[in-house]
Amino acid sequence: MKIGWRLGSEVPGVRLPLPDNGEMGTASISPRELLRESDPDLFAALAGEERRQAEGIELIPSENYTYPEVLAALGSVFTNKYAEGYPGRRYYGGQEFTDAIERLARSRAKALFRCEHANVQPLSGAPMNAAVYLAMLKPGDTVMGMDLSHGGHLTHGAPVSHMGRLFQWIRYKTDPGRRGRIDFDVLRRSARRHRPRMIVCGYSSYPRDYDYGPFKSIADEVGAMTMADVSHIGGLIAGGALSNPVDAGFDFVTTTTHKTLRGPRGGMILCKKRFRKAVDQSVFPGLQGGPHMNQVAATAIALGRALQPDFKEYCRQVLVNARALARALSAGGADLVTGGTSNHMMVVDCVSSFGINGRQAEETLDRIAITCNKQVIPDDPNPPLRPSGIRLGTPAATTRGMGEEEMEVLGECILDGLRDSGDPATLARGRRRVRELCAAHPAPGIPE
Ligand code: DSN
Repeated sequence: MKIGWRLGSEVPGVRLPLPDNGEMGTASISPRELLRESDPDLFAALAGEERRQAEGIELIPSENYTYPEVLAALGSVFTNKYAEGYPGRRYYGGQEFTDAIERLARSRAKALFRCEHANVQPLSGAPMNAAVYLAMLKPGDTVMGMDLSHGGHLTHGAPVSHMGRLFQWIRYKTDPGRRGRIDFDVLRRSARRHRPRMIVCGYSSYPRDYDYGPFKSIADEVGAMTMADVSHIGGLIAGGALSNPVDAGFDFVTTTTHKTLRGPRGGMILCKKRFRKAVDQSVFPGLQGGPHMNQVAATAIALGRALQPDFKEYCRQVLVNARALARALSAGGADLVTGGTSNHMMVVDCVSSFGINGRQAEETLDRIAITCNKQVIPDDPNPPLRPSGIRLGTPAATTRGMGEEEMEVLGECILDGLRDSGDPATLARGRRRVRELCAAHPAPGIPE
């Protein structure tokens, strides 16, 4: 029987069907080499992306280099397996090992975050948050979330998202008079007036840590549930570098697994035991079908790594590096939203600092092999594809082993590039310096 697979020459380790009769043979080449032969176009893109990640500096705060073991698990046979349901209660047979990895992932998540229940099946951040809302709220219910331009996320009630339309969102903002901090008196008054069913705190472009206590106290006063979306800082919380909303008594904590946690793309919902049934049913069968068990396996691996002592050191260094980069940029005249950072990221107002918009800044930094993303700033007068700012963060550069010294060099490269974005010589110098930094700090998990 021909099944359309090609077989490379003999190498131990990989068994593939023979081309002519479909019997199993042993391939002589690694899966990677097989890909090079079988789909050169795809392979060229993969190799290009590997080079880009190795030869440039990643400063998008939500990105990181995951562990080689995570990449192995993502490309493992767990991708072949359907596992609808939960450990011990699945709708398909053959679950001995899938049950084992999901139990491992859940118990590691509970240990790391000190929570009562963990659901590790959400495919990513948006379905993870939707699963909580749909578990606990009815359409039309009132929810409070942070305004997108002030640092909130699309799934915290932005009008363009389905969740934004399904519920009645009250969007709170940061206060420019308090250097971009939240005015909790204003928030309390708003909560008293609108009586939300749930208060969401969480951010994707807010460069400060949250003070969970006031959120919880306001929610308790008005009888609202509390949810913290800590996707950006899940790793930093797990590593003890930032405070944990579970300790503040939050009902739900959601986090993606691929940012500071350095795992695969995915999401987790952590909650109190009394919400377990509602959350689990909301994820499956409410919102999703079969979980991606290769992702669950990879999540278990990343959580296992986050339990190791050196992960704490990594988290501490992410924050030290962010402060160093923010200092270097501020000293060179960059205008940072809130005046600096208390977490892993910073937002630079490029219009007021350099007279260019965020898109121009992003494109300029791309030319010196520094990757960042354009970013709206609070109440940005400019549109999202040409916003006023850029967002920078240190998780990925820290994974490469860079420290404060390298942050200072990066700060200089960024400042030079953005001040002189039209000068080819400046950009060439910046690119050279970035190449040197990369050569001295190889990107983990990327083939030479
Ligand atoms: N897209 C992510 C970020 O970059 O912050 C959040 O989902």
